Amino acid sequence: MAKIEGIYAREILDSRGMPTIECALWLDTGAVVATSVPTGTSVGKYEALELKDGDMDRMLGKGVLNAVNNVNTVISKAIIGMDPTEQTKVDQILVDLDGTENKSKLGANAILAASQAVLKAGAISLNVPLYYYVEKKYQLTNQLNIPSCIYTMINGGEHGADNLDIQEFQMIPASHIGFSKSLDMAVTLKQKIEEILILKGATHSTGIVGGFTPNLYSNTDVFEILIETIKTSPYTFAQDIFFGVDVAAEQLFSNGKYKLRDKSQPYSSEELIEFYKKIRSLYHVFLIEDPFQEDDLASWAKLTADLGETTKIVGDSFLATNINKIQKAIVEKTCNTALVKPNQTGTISETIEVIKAAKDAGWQVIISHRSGETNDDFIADFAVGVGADYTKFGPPNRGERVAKYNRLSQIDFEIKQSDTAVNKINTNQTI
Ligand code: 2PG
Ligand code: MG
Repeated sequence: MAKIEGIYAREILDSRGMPTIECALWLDTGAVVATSVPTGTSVGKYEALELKDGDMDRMLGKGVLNAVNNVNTVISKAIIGMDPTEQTKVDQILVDLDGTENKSKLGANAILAASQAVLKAGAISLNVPLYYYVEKKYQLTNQLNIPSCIYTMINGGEHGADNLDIQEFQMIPASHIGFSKSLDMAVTLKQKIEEILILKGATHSTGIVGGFTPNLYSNTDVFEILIETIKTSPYTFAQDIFFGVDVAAEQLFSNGKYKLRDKSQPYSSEELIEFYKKIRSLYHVFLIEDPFQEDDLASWAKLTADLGETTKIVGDSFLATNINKIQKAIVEKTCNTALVKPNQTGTISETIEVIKAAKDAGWQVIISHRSGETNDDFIADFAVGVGADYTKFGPPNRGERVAKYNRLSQIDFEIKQSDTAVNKINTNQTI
């Protein structure tokens, strides 16, 4: 049985050039793992707290040196000597050390860095790939599969360039399409979208997760452009490929209404429900994430009742990967799909608990990146290991997003080839 010999964190920059935490952990066997935690831009109000220094003389107050110090002192002291496969025990210690509802004492960033490092170390101590370790340890699925991919091709809102209100316009290949074909479609369509945007003179750049940020009059114009793009490709709209949106509506909400440029006056909740019904039927938008702000419960319930049969109503900021929130949402039927981000809660064990609750309720699960990412591909292994239905890792663009797709591709290869290491693992080994 291996033991944790040391853990050391430091401040690094994420894909937006903002501070986050990288953490190395080593075992008495000599094995070393490294991991880093992502950060969000459109952060929901019920998420666990990412501890920032607030020192305005440094990195605009966004430094994470205090959180780093928490890993290197109090966390390190508490977990050195422990068996890295005892994830539940380690996570409980981290939760107890913090002692707050929202991880505001040590910081969810500090806690997750340690929790994630321990998970990676557990896998390495048993000499198995991380995705395999997660699958066997938590048994949330009985088959290793690559989840279907949600590709965010166009960005607006907080991720865009002040041109569109909806944060993400997603292209989603049909679920029966295997991973490599789906990636081929995404790469092809991304190039074609760019050609069409150039042709139309819709000046564009890319947003913070790598999707295009075109200048268009309205949000619904995006669907027209995406449909036009698909027509120039070998694929058939609403057969091979569908649409989804992450509205991140909490960012559009003020004075009881939602502001979208598709209408001159802000939308009431009822009007917004009608808008969603319209895009559902006109543009085959079968996934709607964060359609309302977190506390607009009646609207969440109404939309789920009206469209939930055929549409994924996804809770991101709404559920905040929080067990109490998801249990309540299951009972109240306020959505039907869980978007899961480990850093919204802070430990791997709590994240697993949320995924389990979602699956037990018959919901689908999307494992998601954050807008501020690093090159760590941890989340790809995690998504496969927990048997997620979908991943949301952005478009196949920019190093930190592509790292996740390249890892999925490697896992896809490993699980399909009978002569790769993962298929030669002694299955009697206890995990
Ligand atoms: C989201 C995410 C990721 P952020 O809203 O789903 O795309 O954005 O990390 O900024 O919360
Ligand atoms: Mg979201």
